[in-house]
Amino acid sequence: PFEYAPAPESRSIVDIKPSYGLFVNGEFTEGHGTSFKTISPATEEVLAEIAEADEADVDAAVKAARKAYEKVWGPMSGRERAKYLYRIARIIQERSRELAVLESIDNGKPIKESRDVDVPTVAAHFFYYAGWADKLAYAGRGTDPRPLGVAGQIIPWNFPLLMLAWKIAPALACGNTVVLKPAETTPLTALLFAEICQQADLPPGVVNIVTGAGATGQALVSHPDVDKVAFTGSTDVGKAIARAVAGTEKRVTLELGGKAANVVFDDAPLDQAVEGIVNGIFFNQGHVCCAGSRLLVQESVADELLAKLKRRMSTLRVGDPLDKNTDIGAINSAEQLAKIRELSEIGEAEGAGRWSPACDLPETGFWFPPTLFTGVSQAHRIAREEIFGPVLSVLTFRTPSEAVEKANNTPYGLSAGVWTEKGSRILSMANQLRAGVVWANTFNKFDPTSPFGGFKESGYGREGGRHGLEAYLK
Ligand code: TXE
Repeated sequence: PFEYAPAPESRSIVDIKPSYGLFVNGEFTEGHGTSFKTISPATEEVLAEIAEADEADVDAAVKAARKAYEKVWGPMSGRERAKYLYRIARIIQERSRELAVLESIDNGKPIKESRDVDVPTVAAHFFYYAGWADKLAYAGRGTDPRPLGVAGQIIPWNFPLLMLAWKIAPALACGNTVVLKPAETTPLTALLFAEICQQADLPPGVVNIVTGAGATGQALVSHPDVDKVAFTGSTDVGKAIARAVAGTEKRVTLELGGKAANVVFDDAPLDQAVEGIVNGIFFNQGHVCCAGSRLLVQESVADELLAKLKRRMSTLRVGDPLDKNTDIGAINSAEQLAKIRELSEIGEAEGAGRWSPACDLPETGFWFPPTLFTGVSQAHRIAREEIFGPVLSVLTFRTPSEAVEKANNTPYGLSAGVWTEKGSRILSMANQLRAGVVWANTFNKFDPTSPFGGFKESGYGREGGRHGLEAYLK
C-alpha cells in the first residue's frame, strides 16, 4: 500500500485541444483525409480527434520539405542551423513539464520516466546535434559532406518524443528537411513539438508532421521525392519498408525489434543486478526495443537471484501514469495488451512457470502486472518472440560459452547486458555477443553521444553519436 501522490506536473498544465490537423509548411492544416481518435491508455478516455493524412497530404508535406531544403535549410550555414537547434532544445527545457505530462497521458508511461528520462534526453539530443551542425567536416563523410535532401521518418509509440528527437535532431543538423509520421496511438507530443518549431521560428517546411496509420507511412515511404527513409518499429513493417524502397535511390535506416539477454554471472553484485534486471524489463512497461526480456542467470546463483528479484518486483507500483510514485504505467493500447496476454498464455501452455506479485490493477484502461516466467527453454516462444511488455523470461546457464550461445540464439541483435565483477569477462562477452549495444553492470542507459542500433533482424544503421550523422550525409 502507498499513498496516492499526484505529480505537481498534473493534467491541468496541458492544454489538449479537441482536434488537431497536420503540420505542413509551418502551419496546422486540416488535411483531406478522415480522422482518428487518440485515447488515454490509462483511462480509455478520448483525448482528441487527429487528422489522418492521405496521399495528397503527404505529397503537400514532401513538397514543403523539398522547397525548404532547396531554398532555405540546405543553403544555410551550419552555424546558422545550430542556432535553431539550440533554440528548440531550450524551448523543450522550458516546456519540459508540459511535454512530460502530455507524453504520460497519451502513452501511459509513468511521469517519473517521462519527466526524468524521456524529456531531458530529448533536450540533450537537440543540444548535442546542434553542436555538430557547424562541424560536419568531422562527421566521417569526407571534408565537405552534403545533406541527403528530404527525410521521411516513421516512429513508434513507445518513446514518441525521444524517437522524434533521435530522428529529427541529426537530420536537421546535417541540413536535411523532414516529414515525420508519429505512431497513431501517440500523436500528441509530436504535434506539441510542431508548436515548438513555430515558437523557435524554424523556417516553414523544415519540419512537417503528418499524422495517420500504416497507410500514411506507406505513402511517405513510397513518395518519389523522399531521399531518405528512417524507420523505428516492428521487424515486419521494417522488412516491408526495405522491400518498398528496393530498386530506388532512397537511403534507409531501420531500427527494429529485439529480444535482449541480460546475463548475470555468479560473481555479479546481485542486489545491483536485480535493479538492472528490473530496470531492463519493467522500464516503460517493457515497451522497449532493447528491453532485457531474457534473463540468463548462472545456475549456481539462480535461486538466490530469483528470490531477491521477486521481493523487488513485489514493491513495484502499477497504476496512474501521473502519480509520481508509479513504477509501471498503462500498456499503450488494447492491441498491445492482447499481444502480451496471448504470449503469456502461450508461455504457460508451453510449460513455463508464471509468477506475478499481488497487485490491484485499475478496472478501466490497459494494464498488465510485472510478470516472471521461470523454467523457460530456448524452444519456448516467450524466449524467442518480442513480447514488448512487462514480462521477463528466465533461463539458466553453467558456463560462459553456454551463456554466449544462448544469448546469441535469437534472430535479433539489438542489445545485451552483462553482470560480473571481472573486467576481462565483460570485454570478452562484449566481443562475443552479437548485439549493437552491450551494457556492463547497468542496463537501458541512453546518451546522445553513443551510437545505438542493431545487428541481424534488429535492423541497420546507427542513431546517436557521430555515427548518427552518417545516416543523413553523403
Ligand atoms: O508496430 P508498427 P506496432 C514491435 C513490438 C510490438 C509490435 C507491433 O513487438 O508489439 O512491433 O507494434 C507505422 N509502412 N515494436 O504494430 O506497425 C505505424 O503507423 C510504413 C517494436 O505498433 O511497426 C507506426 O508509426 N509505416 C518497436 C510505426 O510504423 C507503417 C516499436 C510502427 O508501427 C506501416 C514498436 C507501413 N506498411 C513496435 N505499417 C521498436 N523496435 O522499438 C505501420 N507503419
